[in-house]
Amino acid sequence: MPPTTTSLIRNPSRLSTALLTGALLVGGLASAPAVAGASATAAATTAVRVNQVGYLPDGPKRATIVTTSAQALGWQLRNASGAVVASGSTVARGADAPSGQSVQVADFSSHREAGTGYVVTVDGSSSVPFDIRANLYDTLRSDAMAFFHHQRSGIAIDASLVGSAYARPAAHLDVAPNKGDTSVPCQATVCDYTQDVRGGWYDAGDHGKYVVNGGISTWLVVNSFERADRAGGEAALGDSTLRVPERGNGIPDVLDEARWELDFLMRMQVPDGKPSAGMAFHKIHDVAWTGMPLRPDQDAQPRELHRPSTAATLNLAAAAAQCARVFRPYDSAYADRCMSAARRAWSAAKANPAVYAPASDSTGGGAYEDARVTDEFYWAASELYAATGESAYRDAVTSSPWHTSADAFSPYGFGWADTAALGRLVLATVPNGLPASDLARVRASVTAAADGYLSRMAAQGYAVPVPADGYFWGSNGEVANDAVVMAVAGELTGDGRYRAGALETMDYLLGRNALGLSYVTGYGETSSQNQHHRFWAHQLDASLPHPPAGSLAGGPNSGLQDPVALAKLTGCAPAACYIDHIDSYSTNEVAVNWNAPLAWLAAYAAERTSAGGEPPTAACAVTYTLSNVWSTGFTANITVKNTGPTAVDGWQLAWTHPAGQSVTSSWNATVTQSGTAVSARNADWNRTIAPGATVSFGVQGTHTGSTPSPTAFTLNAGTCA
Ligand code: 9MR
Ligand code: 9MR
Repeated sequence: MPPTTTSLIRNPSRLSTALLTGALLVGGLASAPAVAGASATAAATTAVRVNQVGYLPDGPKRATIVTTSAQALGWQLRNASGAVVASGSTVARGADAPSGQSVQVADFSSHREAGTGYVVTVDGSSSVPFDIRANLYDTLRSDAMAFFHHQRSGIAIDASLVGSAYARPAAHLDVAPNKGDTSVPCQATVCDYTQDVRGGWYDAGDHGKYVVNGGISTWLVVNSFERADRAGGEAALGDSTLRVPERGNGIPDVLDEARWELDFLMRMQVPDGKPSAGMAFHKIHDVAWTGMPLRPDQDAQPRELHRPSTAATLNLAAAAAQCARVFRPYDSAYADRCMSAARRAWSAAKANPAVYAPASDSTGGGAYEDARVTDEFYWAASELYAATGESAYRDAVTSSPWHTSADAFSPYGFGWADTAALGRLVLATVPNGLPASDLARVRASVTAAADGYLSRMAAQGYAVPVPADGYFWGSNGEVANDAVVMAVAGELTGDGRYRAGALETMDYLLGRNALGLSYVTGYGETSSQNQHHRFWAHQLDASLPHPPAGSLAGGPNSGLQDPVALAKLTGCAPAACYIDHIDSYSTNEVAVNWNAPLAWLAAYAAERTSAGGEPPTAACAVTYTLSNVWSTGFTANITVKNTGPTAVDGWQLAWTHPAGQSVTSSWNATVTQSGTAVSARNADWNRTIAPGATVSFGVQGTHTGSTPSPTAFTLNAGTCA
């Protein structure tokens, strides 16, 4: 039976009642003390909320202003020397349910000039200073990915790679006081042998290692490389781009990082000859919850393997099949090993299709419970089909109810328990033998999902892709996962609106949100720094570090599922149910499945190739035709042809009017004149110019006696013929 929308929402924390009635602020701009000018020490939580890191020159640039004013307000964008470089009017949005605030939006996207120290000012209140620059996300690309190296189990984290504050001894290699992970017994009745399950990544702030969450996280890390590879930007994730011990081994560092976890996932597979052979143990963690803080090498709890589950087995099958495909050019022996683990896992899941991890199994580690695994079957089948082309896997794809279900992309995004969307992303992007019409339908489902996120963003004051009742445990991961879908839709269609949507989610994560706070450690004037973590526990022990830069907090969770959240956040509007306190694990933990889409997105946003980031230098031809001239005025039609090999996505055509002409109105483009310099910007509907295609627009203006036609035009950065 096709799954229903409600059956998708099985994560109990997602069912918690959303608190939609946060009090609206009263009396004008709500803010910390208003900050004048471009002071670099501006209080971060001002009424003017921006991406505190900044904006890409060619990306969307919007700020959200908290105010009770019902009237649109004027905004000014000032550069570092305080000069107004752009200005306009906000759009009043009124009450914004998720944040419980009354807000307005300022859009300064058309300002593309790079610089530092920009400030947006509205009605006397100023944003924190921010940059506009193309290399904005270069450091986050590596920091967000470095998170995984920091989380490695079974290897010393070396000061030469991470600095002394983050260095620590190898842990969970059976060196006292550790009691794992090289020979770990099962829970009573689960098995009568021990297994070497060393390595992998710690899941989060705890020292558990979970195959369910490990599979999707590994998949996203490897997928970030695949996406970059398709876009021609893989070099940025290649060998010697990350501070990992495997630097310089000839294999892309992102894949080295993924391999650390893949090796662990394969060690979790039940050996041949044992009951449930080929399945994966659901998880391995401490017998009892450990206290805080606790460096992993100091953990003295015994460790146990928990019963295999179908969901874990299919996570292994999917991640290992992807491994077989992606590692093939670099290490074919490893690719073979992954392929055989994937096939064994698939067969074992088919033989044991309904072994569910229970929600009750949460002593000493998280449950990662999942009693609906048809979606995991679909995801794994899609990967196995993409890896092998074999008809048995194709049939498993096409006969899955998820292949045609309208619910594969849930409004709550994909996640560790909801993996059908991953199957669609694989089929939509990896060449496979599905019939063209079926493939078109799969791809259309990706763009339809992205359209849903875009329209939700457009309806919200803070442009968040999740619904008002979607702020559950790990909502920031959900936001980032939605952005991944939008980015893929952009890749499939070339439609720049999707890239804009994906980039705008970064604005949310980095400060344009209900709390005016960046959820990424070390990025932005005010960022999360006390995430729940047993080693990065500075808040509990000043000798320990804060989480390293690039660590994403779980984010607002209206479920209030920890004592600090309950004590401090009762009554919060959903998007404001967050506290940067180390004990608030339900709003402020870190986790591999949240940093994975952040790293994916950072790599995407940092990319500057013709397929991805900066607009390529345009090749163009322009005809300027005076259609009517009278004693004091004129009209002109302008046609721009893209003579280059790649689509122009978003354009700005510039020329000069040297003889005293002045533009008074325009159609099919937004035209502004400053002195003699004229600039025409695309409308939303004509922003893309395919190779060989043309767009036309027109202007009307005044002149002082004659109106010679301009002869020199530039399109984006390129000079037109
Ligand atoms: O530290 C644990 C965190 O990683 C989990 O996400 C969370 C929910 O399973 O549980 C945390 O551990 C807490 C435990 O559940 C209850 N006692 C306090 C623990 C944190 O100090
Ligand atoms: O991300 C998980 C979230 O969806 C669940 O609601 C929550 C409670 O079961 O557990 C979260 O995962 C935690 C895991 O159980 C233990 N390690 C830390 C994870 C992040 O908080």
